[in-house]
Amino acid sequence: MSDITMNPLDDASADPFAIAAEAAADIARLSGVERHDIALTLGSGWGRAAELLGETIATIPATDITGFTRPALDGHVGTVRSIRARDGRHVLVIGARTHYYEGYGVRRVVHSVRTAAATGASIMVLTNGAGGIKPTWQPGQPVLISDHINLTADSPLEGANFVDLTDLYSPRLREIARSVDSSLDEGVYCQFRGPHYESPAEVQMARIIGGHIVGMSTALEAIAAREAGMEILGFSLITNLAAGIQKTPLSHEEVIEAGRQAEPVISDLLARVIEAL
Ligand code: 8IG
Repeated sequence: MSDITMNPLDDASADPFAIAAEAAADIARLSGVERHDIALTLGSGWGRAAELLGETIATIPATDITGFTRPALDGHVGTVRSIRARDGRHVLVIGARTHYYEGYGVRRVVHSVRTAAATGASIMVLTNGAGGIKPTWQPGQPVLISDHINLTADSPLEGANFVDLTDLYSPRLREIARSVDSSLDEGVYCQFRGPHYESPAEVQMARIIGGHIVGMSTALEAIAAREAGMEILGFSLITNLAAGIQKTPLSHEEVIEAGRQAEPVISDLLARVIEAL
C-alpha cells in the first residue's frame, strides 16, 4: 500500500478488523514471527528504546503492511519491528504512528493498535511527546498517563458500541512502572486535534477540567486498544511546558531537541519497564 490515495480502510463498507487481521498476517509472513506478546508505539523522543529491548528479528517498512499510512511529513517511511526480548517474549514496535491531524480519519489512526491486537499482543504500551501543565514538571521528564480527556470530538468506535473506559491506563501496569522508577509522576492526558499547539487560554481550560498533559495522539489509540481487550500503559515525555506555562513560544525544534536529549534516559527506562511487565 505505497500509494497514499489507496487504502482499504477508506472504503466505508470494509471491516477495519478484517483489515487489521490481514495486516497481522503480513507481519507474521514478513517477520517469521507468528504471534507477538507486547506492542509498543514509539512517540517523539522514545525512538531508541527498541534497540535496548533485545534482538531485532525483522524491520518492516510500514508501507508493506496492509492498511498502514505513509507518513505525510519527511520522506522517510515509518517501520514496524519485531523484537525478541531477552526472556523470549516477542515485542511489536510500531514506529509509524498516524496522527488524527493528518486528516485520513480515525480508522487509519487506530489501525496499528488493532493490528497489534490481531498479532496476539495483550499489552499495548503507548508513548508520546507532549506538553506539560504541572508547574513542577521539566522538559525532558517522562510521566505516566493516569487517564485521558479526549478533546477530538471523535471516536474510533463505530455504531452503538458502548465501551467502558474505567481504569483505561492499567493501575497494575502503572504500579509495575513505578517499581522500576519510583520517581515517575503521572497525569491526565488531554488529546487535542492539532496540529497547531493550544492557545494559552486552551491550556488553562485543560488545566481547569483536570488535565496535566497536552498532546495530539494516544487517547483515540487507547480507546481502540481497550475495545480490543488489551491492557494499556501510557507514557508521555514532557518535551515542553504547555503554551502560556512556559515563558517562550513553542517551537517544533525545541520539542525535537528535548526529545533528543532525553532519549537515552527514557529509552533505558522504557526497556526496563517492558522487561518487568
Ligand atoms: I511534543 O504542547 C508536543 N506535542 N497538543 N501540545 C500539544 N501537543 C504537543 C505539545 C503541546 N508538545
